[in-house]
Amino acid sequence: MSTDAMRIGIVGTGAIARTHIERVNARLSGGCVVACSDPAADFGKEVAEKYSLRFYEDYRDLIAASDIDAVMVTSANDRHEEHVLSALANGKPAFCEKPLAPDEAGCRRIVDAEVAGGRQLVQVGFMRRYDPGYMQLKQAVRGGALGDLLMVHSAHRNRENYTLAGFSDTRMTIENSLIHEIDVIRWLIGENFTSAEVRFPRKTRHSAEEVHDPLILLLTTASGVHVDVEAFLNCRYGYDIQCELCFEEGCVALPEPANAPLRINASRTTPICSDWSERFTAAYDLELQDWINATRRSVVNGPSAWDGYLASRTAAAACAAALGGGAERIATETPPPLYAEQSGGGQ
Ligand code: ISE
Repeated sequence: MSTDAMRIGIVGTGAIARTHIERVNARLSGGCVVACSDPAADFGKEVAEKYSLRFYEDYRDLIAASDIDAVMVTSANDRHEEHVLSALANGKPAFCEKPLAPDEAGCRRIVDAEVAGGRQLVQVGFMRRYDPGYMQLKQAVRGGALGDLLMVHSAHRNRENYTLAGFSDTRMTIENSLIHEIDVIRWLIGENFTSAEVRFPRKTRHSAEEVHDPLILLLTTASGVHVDVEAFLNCRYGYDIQCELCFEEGCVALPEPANAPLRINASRTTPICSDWSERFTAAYDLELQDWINATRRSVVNGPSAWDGYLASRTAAAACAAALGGGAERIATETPPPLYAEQSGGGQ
């Protein structure tokens, strides 16, 4: 670690935390994870030992420590709010994995606390904004040569079912997986969503009983853009993310990851990623390097708490639509002045 590296404390030591520790400490520059905390103390201590970190039994002591400059929150979704609020109370910058909080009200409390402090300190882990493929889509939107945007078609396919503590139904699909599409599509098209609706195709036999998989989320914007997002969390064949933007003069689609074609058994195949950590490796690297660089300059450059809040508002409307069966309107809300000038991450 260089002597002036930003000293990071990480709260929550699960799978994503470990990959973040490895990338920050081994591949990125300007920051170093030096301490961790986890409510599962035995497990947290093993992680601390593996990566030579200090372990704190109480996350509040870690966040308040005078030799911790910034905090990464990689705890369970339902603890994010508490951990981010603690960072804000200590005036420390915080990178929080998505979702900022599982519910809209929790995200709003974070926004209110940040606004009350008068300074942006929170970045949300919407890493897709840093994916080189999504950045190409953003360039196409910015370029303007394709005319007005009319439609977006996208798909979010996970190989196999997963369950998260605290979720007993389809909300998990929306709040934990589709939250990525909700954020990245809003960022791409530069418009907020005004309505959400959910359709349920025939259910796959591979889905957990309480989760209706697949589902289709339909979103609209004030200018009339229609967005359809397929969520298929038991697609079986791999981890596959697709996105196509259709304009008046042409369409542009997310490039497939450049996996080497394979010739075997009289066939030519191109491997597909098997999970999100493999698919978005470059995005995670760019995202965390940008967070470190920006935090060292005392600014937030990536997705803000306001972005996290807006994403969870749309997710809440989608969950209500999934339960109620109709379309849910999403009222427009003006961002507090603190977020008016934000650039929003990615390129
Ligand atoms: C997971 O939690 C993620 O954040 C991945 O990016 C997403 O694609 C996956 O569906 C979620 O389970």
